[in-house]
Amino acid sequence: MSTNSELIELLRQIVGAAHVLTEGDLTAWVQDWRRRETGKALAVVRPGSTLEVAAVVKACVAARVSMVPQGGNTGMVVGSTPDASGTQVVLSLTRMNKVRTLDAGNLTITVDAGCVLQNLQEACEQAGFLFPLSLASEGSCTIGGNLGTNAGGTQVVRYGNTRELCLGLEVVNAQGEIWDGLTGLRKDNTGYDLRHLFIGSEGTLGVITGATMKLYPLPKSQLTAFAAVPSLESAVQLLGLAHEYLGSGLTGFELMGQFPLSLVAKHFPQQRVPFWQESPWCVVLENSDNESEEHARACFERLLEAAMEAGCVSDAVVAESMAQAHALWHIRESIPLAQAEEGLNIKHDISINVSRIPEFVEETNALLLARFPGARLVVYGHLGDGNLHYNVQAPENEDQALFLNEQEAPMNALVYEVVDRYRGSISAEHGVGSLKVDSLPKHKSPVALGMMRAIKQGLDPHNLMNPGRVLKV
Ligand code: FAD
Ligand code: 2HG
Ligand code: ZN
Repeated sequence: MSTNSELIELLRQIVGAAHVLTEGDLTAWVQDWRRRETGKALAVVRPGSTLEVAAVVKACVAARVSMVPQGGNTGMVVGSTPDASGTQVVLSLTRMNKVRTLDAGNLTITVDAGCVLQNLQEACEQAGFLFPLSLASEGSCTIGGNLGTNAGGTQVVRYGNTRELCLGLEVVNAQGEIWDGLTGLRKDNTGYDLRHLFIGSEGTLGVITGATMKLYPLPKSQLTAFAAVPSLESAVQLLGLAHEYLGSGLTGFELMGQFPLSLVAKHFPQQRVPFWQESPWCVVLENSDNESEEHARACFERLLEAAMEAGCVSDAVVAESMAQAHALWHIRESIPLAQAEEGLNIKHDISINVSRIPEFVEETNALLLARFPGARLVVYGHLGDGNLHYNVQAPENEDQALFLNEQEAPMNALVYEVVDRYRGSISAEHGVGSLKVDSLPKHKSPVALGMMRAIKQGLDPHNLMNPGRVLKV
């Protein structure tokens, strides 16, 4: 077994000295996006190829040094940064950022895991295809991180989570072996589907180094509407109508409460936020049409007329141009940033069956405000797929750090108890990381946890892949 300095020397030989960082300002790699934790790394290693990743993993395993795979470091649950021990290697994939091949006939693209999501979207668009995964962090997050977390985002109602968009993976396992599972097959029943094990495993089973993803035809027309809805029940009713009138054209359905919209208006005054002053809830809807803009507009108009007649929309605007559509989407996408500007906050990334969301919110609001008077509820999210960001901002003028310190655990317990009663999930799309690792056993069946532990022990017997995340073993 080598000493730390021998390991660092070996890592320098593998990836080149310039790509092993041990000193200077490493904040970008050791602090999470929400600034919840700042860790310490033995080294940040930036391999440039799958072979280099494999050699790095082998060297770390031989030295019994644990590794934290990292992409864009935009994760929400403190899963991609090292702990405070100074003994972990951050394995950053961002140098591996190439598009490998695009197979137009097979409707697939194969890319390096460190490819930034927006670059992947743009490469597809330039080739005349749509890659539909869409998150506000797309300018920095990587496809490896999206797969590692099974990211959701704003198009899940039509295209599913990242998992549904992936056909094949290349992985360096916890022994440093390369598994080439980069097929573009849509059918392959040759035993356990390893791809699905690695997707959503948050770097705890191996390092994703490449992926084959599905492509779709570019829609002929995309229209965006911003609607004021009088209640959550109305929002759910509108979703039903949108499914009925738009069918598979419905590609986005996002909910925003009045308070989160007020935060956007407050912190980004250059953005014009419609309806927020007079409506308790607003919705952004998107219609992607494969016929024509006229057809898209006619469908949208019929939907909005029916919704107004049913009383579930009180007012609405339909974007007249792409610039207007981007501006409307930008309002929704700015909510996490506006929340960060407002100060520290508690996030609950939960999912509930869509039909029960109004009841859930009413019940949880009442319980939470009775116990934590003054707490400011920031409720918004991907209503189309049942995923709410049921977030909480500290009361105004209160010491935010103290609030977080003292109230986060009891508040999580309260919210998650209701989520359990509704048979929901305590992590819909952000994952578990280290923030929810202690909560998970209280909300997942012991049988499921036992099987997860067996998989972890089988694939990573020395517990060197992102230890302490997802599961404590
Ligand atoms: P990182 O943060 O670097 O890593 C995330 C996890 O994946 C870690 O556990 C890490 O170890 C693991 N990992 C990273 N790369 C690899 C790899 N190559 N192999 C194996 N494991 C790996 N998330 C959503 O789901 N939906 C949203 O709508 C959404 N919106 C966001 C908006 C903003 C403004 C921000 C800041 C974040 C948002 N996120 C959202 C969270 C985040 O962007 C996603 O979780 C994203 O998928 C993380 O990608 P990343 O490359 O930044 O991964
Ligand atoms: C979003 O949907 C992201 O905007 C972030 O998932 C959610 O900040 C959050 O809670
Ligand atoms: Zn989200």
